[in-house]
Amino acid sequence: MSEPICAPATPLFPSAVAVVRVSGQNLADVLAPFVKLPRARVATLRYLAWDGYREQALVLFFPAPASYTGEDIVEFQLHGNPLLVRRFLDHLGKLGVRLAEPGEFTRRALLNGKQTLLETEALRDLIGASTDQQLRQAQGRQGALPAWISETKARISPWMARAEAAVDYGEEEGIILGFDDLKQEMIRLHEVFHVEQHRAGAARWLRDGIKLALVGRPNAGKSTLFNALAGEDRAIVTEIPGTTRDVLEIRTEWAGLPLSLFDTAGLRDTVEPIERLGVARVHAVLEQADLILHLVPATDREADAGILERLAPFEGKVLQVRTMGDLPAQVSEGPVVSAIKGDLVSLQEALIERFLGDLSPEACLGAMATARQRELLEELIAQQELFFRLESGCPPEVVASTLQGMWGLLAALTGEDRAESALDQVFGGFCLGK
Ligand SMILES: Nc1nc2c(ncn2[C@@H]2O[C@H](COP(=O)(O)OP(=O)(O)OP(=O)(O)O)[C@@H](O)[C@H]2O)c(=O)[nH]1
Ligand SMILES: [Mg+2]
Repeated sequence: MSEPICAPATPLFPSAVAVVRVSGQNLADVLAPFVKLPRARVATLRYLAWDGYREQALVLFFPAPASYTGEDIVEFQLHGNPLLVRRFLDHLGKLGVRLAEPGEFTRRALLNGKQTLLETEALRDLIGASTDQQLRQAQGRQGALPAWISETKARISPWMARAEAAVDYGEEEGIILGFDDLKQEMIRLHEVFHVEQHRAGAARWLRDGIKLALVGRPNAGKSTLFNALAGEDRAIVTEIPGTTRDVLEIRTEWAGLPLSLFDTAGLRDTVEPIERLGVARVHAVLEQADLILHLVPATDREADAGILERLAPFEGKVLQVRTMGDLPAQVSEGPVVSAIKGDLVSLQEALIERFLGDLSPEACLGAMATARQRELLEELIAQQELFFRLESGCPPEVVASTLQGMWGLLAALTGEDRAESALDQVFGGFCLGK
């Protein structure tokens, strides 16, 4: 754990500056043969020499415990040459400073109590964010513990103490649990958990993105809508049916939603070999889509029966959308759009309703968005339900253990329980040097 580690904190590309970080205990001693550490937190120029290389580096020293990891940290700002950085890391290796595993700096920060697991996950999301919304959501999950977690802990801890006292001394000292008051408290918390679960359900889509498949008969306007949503001219559009052959994918942010859009070949029975291959590929897209937009031109009386049959197994995640709303319409139930006119309001409303429900992206800030967090929130609610099955006269042991179960799940959520399996799950997605 306390072995000194190092890693490039910036990508290995030619650039103005490359940053290498070292973390460990007593770095002044470890690095003594190489560099004299400057005063704490004062950027200082040092001339470094090793194995025939010479480099001027800006050196920063953050002594423990006031550092990112809670250990000593030394940061070297070198010229941004990848080869130079490698040679520099090799030399640190000779001084006994090994290369860090991905996420190892952050793992140390966590184990030294510098951050909670929730902040660690938010940090991972911040680094990986590719849309404005994802960036805001990740930022919204940094900093102090979410209020509802601190509040829950504050509310249940006196009850835990009381239940345990009732177990230990109840008989002799006449300590009574006060079950009915506890129940009122639990009802209040139940509300809070449900609000959080609701927010988590929406925040999940903002974090993970939404896979949207555009399917329909040839010439239904799939590629035109694809381009309109993507905000760029990616797919070829012609009036010839069967224009799109392959599956096209693009990631974009539309109406505040992070979308992965899939344009597909128009579905029809065809003998044309390339088009047949294209149609065959649509199935895989249907399987992985979060929502399938079945596009039917507003000018069609009804949707193609063969396509409806093909989409039947995916019921529940199919939304029929009428395209070409600028043309004289036969019917107009469900969302109607005109990609050519840029009129996509009804689709926007339908998507927001489906994925965010009554919540705005802002209302999802700070919500439990990762799969790990959502699962624990579910478990917390299930654990609380155990309490609601208890009756007023039940033994205090049972109440104490139910409350402890809830407490344990909160600790798992914030990472205070230090469960290695959760840490591995979280750090699996980290990059080197963080
Ligand atoms: N008036 C009108 N025409 C549209 C609209 N959307 C698409 N079209 C026209 O419909 C034709 C087919 O459009 P595409 O977007 O290529 O249709 P597609 O579903 O991708 O067709 P395939 O790739 O062949 O399956 C083109 O001539 C488009 O200009 C629309 O909203 N209004
Ligand atoms: Mg097309």
